[in-house]
Amino acid sequence: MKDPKEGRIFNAAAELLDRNVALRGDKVAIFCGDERVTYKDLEKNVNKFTNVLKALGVKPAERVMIVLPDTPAFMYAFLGSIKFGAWPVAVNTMLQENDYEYMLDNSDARVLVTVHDSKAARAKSTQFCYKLLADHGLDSLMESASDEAETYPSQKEDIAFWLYSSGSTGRPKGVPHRHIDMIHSADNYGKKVLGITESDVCYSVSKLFFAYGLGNGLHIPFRHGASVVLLSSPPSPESVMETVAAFKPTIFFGVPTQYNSVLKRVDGEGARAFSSVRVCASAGEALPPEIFNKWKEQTGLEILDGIGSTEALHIFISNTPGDVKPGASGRIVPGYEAKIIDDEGKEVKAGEGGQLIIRGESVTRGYWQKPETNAEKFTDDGWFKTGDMYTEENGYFTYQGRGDDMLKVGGIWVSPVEIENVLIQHQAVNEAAVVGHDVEGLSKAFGYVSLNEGFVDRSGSDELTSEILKFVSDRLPKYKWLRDVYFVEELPKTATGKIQRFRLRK
Ligand code: 3UK
Repeated sequence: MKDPKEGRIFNAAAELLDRNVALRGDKVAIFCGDERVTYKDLEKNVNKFTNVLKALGVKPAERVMIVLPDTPAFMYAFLGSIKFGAWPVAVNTMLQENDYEYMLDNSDARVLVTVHDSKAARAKSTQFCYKLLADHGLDSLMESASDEAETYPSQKEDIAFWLYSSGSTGRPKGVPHRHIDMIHSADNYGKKVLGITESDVCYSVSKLFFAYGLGNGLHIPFRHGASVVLLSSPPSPESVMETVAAFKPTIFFGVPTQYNSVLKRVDGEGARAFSSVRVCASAGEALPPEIFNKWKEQTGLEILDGIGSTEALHIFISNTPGDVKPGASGRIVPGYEAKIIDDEGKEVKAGEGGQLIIRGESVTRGYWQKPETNAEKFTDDGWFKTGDMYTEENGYFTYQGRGDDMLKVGGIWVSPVEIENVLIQHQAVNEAAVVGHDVEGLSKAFGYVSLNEGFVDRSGSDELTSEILKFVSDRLPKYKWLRDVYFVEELPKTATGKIQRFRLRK
């Protein structure tokens, strides 16, 4: 860490809170169920969390892992850690114990903040780690803590927090972000694309632990003095519609799968619940034009598709109100640069396909302790290789698929390798491959298996199909479940024996 006296102090938590407390302290910052948290109360609770860390002897730059539902406690822990100079690590609440154990070790977390009945609470870490349960203990520690705290004198370029991102092979990678990254996203995508003001109320179906949800529900609204609605339970189409009807958000954020499942429930009547909404945004996976059109017919609203990533923190190419091209990801967001390159790294001609690479202030400087991957994915002059295939014409970028075998299902990364590794543990399965197939314009995971001798006569049977599907669903979180499994005599392979998933995609 640099000497704090070298440059101007810049702490993202203070940036997001101080001005709001001064200008609109009594305004509600967070709506969550029956709870209302004003900006003043938000700051007090953030300070209390800061003091809890201090009392535990936590040091700046130590990691505080957060595995919490979308609740005010998430905000207190996240912003409280940043204000203290510690690095919050926001993690998916839907993972398995062994995933948390990996991440606790990989991040060398000093503190874990979760709830008593989570899988994270049961995870064991090899190094010393305090466990704070938001629903059992943390509340009383916070109650007795002082509600005043100093701001850690960080600078713009210092690390402020981490997220994790999954890859096609191996474990998830830590993605450190800096204090300036949140502000950069909020001032560019938030202001220049969404046109957010303090009169907006944001509701994101995507949860805070995703980079998309974090921007939608935390730094974008708070940077601009807006309010946010949190739904602590997993989103069902019904609970999403109830939330919209009850809290009347003006900006609605979802992923394509969620728009699609809401569409299946709404008729003209239900669509009126969205009358408070002025902007709808979508990200995580490409928005099929059919969903865009149906949504517009039903609600009268256009959905702004935009592509973002955990590495970039938020959206860097997007459609904008008044400039929407259905089926395209839109134009470059101010504050970012994009190029499409061929396999040699040369820029392609207009209209030709290639890999999308991007640059911008909110892009991470590299994964935590992954020098080889960093050398592959990041250039010295700040470009990040997204792994996405794109074309560009007249400034509009259109998604053409992934350059690797990774799947986006419901806007969430799914690694085929992880599901394949479960499939091959089934006694009947010899080899397995998992690929994405199009269902209503959206990618869903399907398995292909060849069977071991002695099981071949059960190939294609309904019993074995359901047995294998259940085998997967018993071992993985729901978003990684297979839609179906197909039986083949042999999987397509390269001369060197590598399974060719791309041949199964067709
Ligand atoms: C894919 C898209 C087509 C693409 C994210 C908004 O999704 C987010 O982050 P992740 O790290 O995944 C990044 C990858 O997802 N993708 C995202 N959006 C689109 N593909 N059209 C889209 N509109 O493969 C990308 O590389 O989970 C989204 C904001 C913040 C985010 N982190």
